[in-house]
Amino acid sequence: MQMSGAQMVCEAIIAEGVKTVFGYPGGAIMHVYDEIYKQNGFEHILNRHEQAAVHAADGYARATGKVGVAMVTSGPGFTNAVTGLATAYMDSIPMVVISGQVPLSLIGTDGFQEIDAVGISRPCTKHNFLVRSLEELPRILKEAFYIARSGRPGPVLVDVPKDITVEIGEFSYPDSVNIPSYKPTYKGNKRQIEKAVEAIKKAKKPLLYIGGGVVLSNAYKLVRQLAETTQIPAVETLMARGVMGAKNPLLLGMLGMHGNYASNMAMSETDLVISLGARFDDRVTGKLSEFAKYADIIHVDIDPANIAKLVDVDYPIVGDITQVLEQMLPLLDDVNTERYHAWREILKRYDELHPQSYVDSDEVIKPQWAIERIGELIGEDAIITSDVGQHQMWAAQHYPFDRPRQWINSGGLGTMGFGFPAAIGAKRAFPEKTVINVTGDGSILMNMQELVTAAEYKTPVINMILNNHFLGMVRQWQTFFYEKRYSETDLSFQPNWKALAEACGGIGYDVTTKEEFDAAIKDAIEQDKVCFMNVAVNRFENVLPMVPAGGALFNMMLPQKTETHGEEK
Ligand SMILES: Cc1ncc(C[n+]2csc(CCOP(=O)(O)OP(=O)(O)O)c2C)c(N)n1
Repeated sequence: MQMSGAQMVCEAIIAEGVKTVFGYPGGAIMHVYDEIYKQNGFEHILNRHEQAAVHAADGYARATGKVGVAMVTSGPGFTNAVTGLATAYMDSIPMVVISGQVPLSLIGTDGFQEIDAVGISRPCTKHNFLVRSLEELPRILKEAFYIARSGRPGPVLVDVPKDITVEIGEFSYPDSVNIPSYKPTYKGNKRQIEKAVEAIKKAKKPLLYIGGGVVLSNAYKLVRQLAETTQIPAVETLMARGVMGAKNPLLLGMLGMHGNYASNMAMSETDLVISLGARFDDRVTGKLSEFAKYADIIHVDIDPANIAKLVDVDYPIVGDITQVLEQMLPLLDDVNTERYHAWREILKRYDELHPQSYVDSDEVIKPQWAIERIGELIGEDAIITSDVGQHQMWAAQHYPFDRPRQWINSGGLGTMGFGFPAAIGAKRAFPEKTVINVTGDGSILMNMQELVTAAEYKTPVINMILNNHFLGMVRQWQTFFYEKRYSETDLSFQPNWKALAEACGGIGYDVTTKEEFDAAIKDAIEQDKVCFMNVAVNRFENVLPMVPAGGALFNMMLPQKTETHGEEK
């Protein structure tokens, strides 16, 4: 069928089954927006900043497992989108970003709003395309979606010059792709899997090290089955929260810089690490030479470049976790679970010795209490997004995550400003679920214009601001490592949050007591409007345990048993 390049873009989005596109128009992409106006195959959400549009597409992708789509214009529209691309890239999130570009004849002339989008995005996309002719547009769009979701997922950029969007040509959307240089491996090598199984059967202190790849591969049921059949204890990374389920007795909790005592000790003492979709990030390993020092390592990952990148690996297995576990599980039927009994007992004692705990208060709201409370009040039904800082770590430590995709946060890049737009994306995908963005007074200001977006599109996200009047996480480091020199982290000057929310069409709550907290949550759910819940929390609370940067995992700063509340210790 004959159509314009702009129409082809819309047709491809519809053909890919995408229901929601996030974006922001401008000169170079106006023809595409004109087609968006005419079609009704998908909804378009006008975010109020391109960074937010990309984060919203990202939140949509993380909540659903489908490819998120965002659309931006050239030049400043594209550069605003870069943080969103980098965020998705670091966490391997499937996404397609379509950017407008100046006409082909102006490329390389410093034309108005020209920027080298392909050059800039090279290190923060899985792949990128500059479309050079209308003929190749349908193929490129098909490949972009395929590359974004296959193998190790990631964001793909399609940069479309303006003249191509008006040109008319024949459209037929390909059914399949053929990219000779790109053939992900899904099935694990049989011999390697057999060797890994032997190692598991011989180990005395094995440990499942579960990473975000398990979520991406939708392999959580198989991972739970693996733990159940073998009775091997498990630790989760920040990105994998929810995989095992909070109540699973085999789950020790999160590991790493803010991991709990039992998890970090388990990793320090294990004799066999079974790594599933984890990437040995420095926030997890601490000092590499001390990391799992006594262990052999089984490393399962779909990305061959990721295997043995940071640690020596004894059993490398390239493949999709779902397929590898399907191959592996039948070989583990006869495993002697009693073999690991003594190991489980040691870990149980560690957990009793230093549980994940904090000292609660009746005088002031503790941030950990606030997180646990939303867990009690809403629990399984909620989707929790977060920004970056102390609140993120408390959410990861204390929320009872029961399933993957319930916890959405920027792990790899650590992007402040991610939480609110990501929550909008998740809420568009699951309007019936309560979506709470756990945020800080610093982070929320980085994309607060999205109040307007959420209000306009009736997307009632609850922004729970754990307000410590500080850039808390940086303040914590200043407390511990810079002799309390609080350089540029004091946020005593604050907006009127309630008024701000109301000015943008939402609701605001000022919360200072536990009673007010419960009442605000209840009201926010009933009112069904976007809101700011400004929760005054203990100012100098620290996130503990903490492994100082570059330290060994077993050298944790642990919580004190008694604390003074509301003042600096
Ligand atoms: C875009 C961006 N800029 C700077 C940082 C560095 N940073 C990490 S945590 C943090 C403080 C966050 O403060 P807030 O949002 O108030 O949360 P809190 O730690 O107090 O819970 C900062 C500035 C970052 N992660 N992202």
